[in-house]
Amino acid sequence: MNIVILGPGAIGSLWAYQLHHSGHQVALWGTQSLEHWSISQDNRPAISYAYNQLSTLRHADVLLITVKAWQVAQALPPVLPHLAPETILIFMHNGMGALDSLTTEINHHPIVLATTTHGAQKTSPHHVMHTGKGMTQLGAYNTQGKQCEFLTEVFNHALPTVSWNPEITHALWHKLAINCVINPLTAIHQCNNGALAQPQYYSIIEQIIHELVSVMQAESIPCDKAALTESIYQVITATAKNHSSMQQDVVHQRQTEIDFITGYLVKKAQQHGLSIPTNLELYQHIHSLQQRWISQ
Ligand code: KPL
Repeated sequence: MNIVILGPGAIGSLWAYQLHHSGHQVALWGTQSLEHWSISQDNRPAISYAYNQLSTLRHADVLLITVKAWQVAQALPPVLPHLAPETILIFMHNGMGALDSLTTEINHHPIVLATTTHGAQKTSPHHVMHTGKGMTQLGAYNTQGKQCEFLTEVFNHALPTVSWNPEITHALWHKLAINCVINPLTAIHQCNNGALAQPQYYSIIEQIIHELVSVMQAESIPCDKAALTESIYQVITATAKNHSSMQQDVVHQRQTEIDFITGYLVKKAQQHGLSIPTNLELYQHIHSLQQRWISQ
């Protein structure tokens, strides 16, 4: 297949490398003024990819969008006019709600949403490390997207395991819940994920989850509080030594994904007339941190 990756950050570079090795014609699209970009993964040799070449967009069977949620609305519109209407769009990022402002512009394409638990880290602009084996779930966003289940095999061959989830929104909410707990707390307290298993965090984590469950229930997302709590603590333990993406964004004074993580939860709570004070406070706290370096 002809696959273009929009946003070759850590996860985008990992998929670019793996999909190339699985026999696909992979090209990249990013913000540099270059025609080629090379990527090496772990201790394997570098691959050179076509970069920002319009012909690759015109012939793309799939556009895999791996920019962060807050970058989607800026990064996608310039490439849309160059795509064929049948090009499949796959969105893979933390958080929810990034497509809401774009639906009318993109809805004629088959659209697939993805969530992954693979760990990837860029050690330089041209080198990516696969830091943790995970799994990926795909599912349809619109009616045409429902015809794209065959992608499961394509992606599973490149980087297992990949499964098709007919209720992808449930999986996205589950990942959102994990991010609502781990990301703001680790960013505010500047700690690794594992630190959140300490007793001093029990009560705030319990409150965050309590509020999450109320919003998920209002959204008709099946969720059991005990099971959700257990799976959040499992991620805290499994990624104990890692620093969350938001912790790293705050350290490097970059824009965070808060609007599409806790911000999405706050928006949904408001729509249902629910009060979620703990999450609202975390949302405002991260915003005030961001404000410090934006106003510098
Ligand atoms: O998705 C993550 C992130 O850092 O954004 C978790 C699961 C919290 C792992 O660090």
